[in-house]
Amino acid sequence: MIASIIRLYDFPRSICCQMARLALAEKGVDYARRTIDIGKDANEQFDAWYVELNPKAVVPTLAVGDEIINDTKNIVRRVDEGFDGPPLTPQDPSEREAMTQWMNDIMGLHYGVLLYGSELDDDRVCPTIAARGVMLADLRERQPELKDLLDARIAGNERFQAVLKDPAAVDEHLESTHELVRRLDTQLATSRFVAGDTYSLADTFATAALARFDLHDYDHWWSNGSLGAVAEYYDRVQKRASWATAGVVNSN
Ligand SMILES: N[C@@H](CCC(=O)N[C@@H](CS)C(=O)NCC(=O)O)C(=O)O
Repeated sequence: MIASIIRLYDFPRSICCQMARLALAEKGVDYARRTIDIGKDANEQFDAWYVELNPKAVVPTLAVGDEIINDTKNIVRRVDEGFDGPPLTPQDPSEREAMTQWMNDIMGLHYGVLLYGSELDDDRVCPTIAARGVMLADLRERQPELKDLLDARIAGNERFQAVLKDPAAVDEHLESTHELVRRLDTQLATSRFVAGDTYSLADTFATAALARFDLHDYDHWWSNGSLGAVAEYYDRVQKRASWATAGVVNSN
């Protein structure tokens, strides 16, 4: 039997792609990578051929032969279920439920606020987000076939700018993020990993998220001695082979 070609369409610094790459690394899957440059000068995610693969025009996308999988949660589950290697889903039903809950909670955070909250001008406008609005409007003119997708993106971009304009909304998102890290600490004080004593898909999410908080200088949440279990865990996941193999980014 000819083995299916496995290809991850991804972008090195994307947090979702880091989650997918961690799952692939932990399972020991051999795969090819195709970079989709989502940077502001390339916007390759909107290229027609890629939108055919991923109708939401986001990374990552996983291809296993002819099967195309979108959305990080689906991708990591497909990787866990479809390949040899250590199981990344706990046997115990309550741990499995906890894993799903942590993945939802970690994915539900507003990562853009962490990145752009410190890049506001005197009117609390983020120039990068404003420029993105112009780029999206321009793309909508040039690619009318993507009208619905781009209308949704433009609306999302405007909602994001409105959040950034509102200091209370920014604080609320930061507090939710900090609260999740405190909850992780409570959990990790009683179990070695996020959903129990074995590494699971929830750890691929937590690792990439902690790296992202670190990248944006929120590591003081746990490096000042207050959240010791998270500090110890973060140190430990960085020593796993998957951290380097997956190219997790925590510094500029
Ligand atoms: N729910 C999607 C979200 C993916 C997502 O937002 N990816 C970001 C990078 S982390 C992206 O492709 N951004 C490009 C853009 O927004 O245009 C998933 O989990 O796959």
